[in-house]
Amino acid sequence: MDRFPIPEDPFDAPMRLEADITDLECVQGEVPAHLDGTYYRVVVDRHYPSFVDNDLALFNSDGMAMSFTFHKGRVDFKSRYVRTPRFVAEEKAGKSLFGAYHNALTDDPSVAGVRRGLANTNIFFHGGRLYASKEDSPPILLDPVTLETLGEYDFQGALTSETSTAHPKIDPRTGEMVFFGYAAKGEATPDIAYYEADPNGQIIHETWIRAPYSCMIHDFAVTQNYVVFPIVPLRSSIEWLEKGNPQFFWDPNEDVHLGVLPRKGTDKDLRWFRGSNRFASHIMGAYDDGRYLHLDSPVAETNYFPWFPDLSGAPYNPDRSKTRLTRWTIDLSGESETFTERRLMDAAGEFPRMDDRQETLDYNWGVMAINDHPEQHKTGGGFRWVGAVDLSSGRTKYYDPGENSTVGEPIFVPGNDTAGPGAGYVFVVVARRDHMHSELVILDAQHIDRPPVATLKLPMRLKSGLHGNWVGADEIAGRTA
Ligand code: V55
Ligand code: FE
Repeated sequence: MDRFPIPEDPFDAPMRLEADITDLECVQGEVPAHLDGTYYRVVVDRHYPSFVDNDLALFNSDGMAMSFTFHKGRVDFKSRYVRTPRFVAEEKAGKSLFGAYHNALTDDPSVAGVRRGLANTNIFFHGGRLYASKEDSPPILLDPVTLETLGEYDFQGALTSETSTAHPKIDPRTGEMVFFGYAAKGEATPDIAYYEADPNGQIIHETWIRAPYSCMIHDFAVTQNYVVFPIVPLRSSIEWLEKGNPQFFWDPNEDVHLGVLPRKGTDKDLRWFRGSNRFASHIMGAYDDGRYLHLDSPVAETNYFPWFPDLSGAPYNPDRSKTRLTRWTIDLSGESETFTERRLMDAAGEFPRMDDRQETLDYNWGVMAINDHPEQHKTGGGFRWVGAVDLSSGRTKYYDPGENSTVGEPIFVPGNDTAGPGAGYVFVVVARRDHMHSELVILDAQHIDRPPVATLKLPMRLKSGLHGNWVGADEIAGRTA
């Protein structure tokens, strides 16, 4: 099968830079002096060039952890590679030893059995530990101050899955971390391991379920009473891999299945709800009122990832693959085995986030990176705006970074400890593509259409990132690892 050509973008060439910069330059506005904490973020950044033709560099590159530390109006920057077992083995050899994304059959024989994880997708803090994670492996712990790698973490032996999601959810009421691993018994297996960890990070609940088919389960939804596993037909199989294909393929004939499990439930409590063929990946938020369970996600009519081929041979469809924020609602009281769908935003975008203090709860404010604006047009691909939506009215405000600029994942940072839901800031890293440098832009979360609160200029470009999170200084001070 022909591979989708992955374009090379000079802005996203590997940086291979482990930097320490004190006092980033504030080129506009003023950094709120009371902000005390760190914005952690991770990007994909290849240490050695791949030996795979047309490799999927965006997913199959080393994790580079970054931190922006705020204290009394001053901001320091740091970046460090995550020293995964894979990174260490390759550094010793001075070259790449691992082959194609998710395909150990293509690795150098010298690394057989070495974990393939890259810790390149998310960086999050729970129970006093800073985790860097990718969904195909257990997480890696980092020192929250120096970003030094502390090592792979298996929850003191309690992680029985081969894998662990990059998108755990932290319940703000209980402090529990709710997470899972898919392909939990190995590549392309339909097994899902579900865990809840107590506020100290100790696993206190585990159950195993099976998906109707094996697929990428990049994210999931957690409410006060339930967890939902979205099974979307970005499928995988061992036979497909053995043919030398990319890990996942799009099946245009397969339904979406939502697996609903009560929190701390077991496989016997699992219920499945079906919907039409759709693409969905990240969850903005989810909540339930006992009867109805709502989950919000940017949903497309078909496959969003051009590099994973369509099983029917159909070419990538840029229109039908646009992801628009959509609410899926499940009625848990009835006999229905389906769910309903309602569009929440006109703009198309991805990287949905909310005020994480509302995780699992009813919420009204969300933010996304936008690539298709309902009224404006820009040339050039990628995310060209940030959109913040009020879900009670559907009204969306936009931040426009200007020409030849793209944005990464916008995150929410609370204004202070007592600020109401959605009151605070949006942090977003902006790529100034004409000038080959990046900026960290701080917006007022309720007024992202107004001039930024502050703009911090980096003296170099930062590669497009995946995910990140704000962690308060008090939490970091309570570190246990
Ligand atoms: C994503 C990113 C990954 C991955 C799987 O949707 C999915 C994003 C950076 O790696 O392995
Ligand atoms: Fe993600």
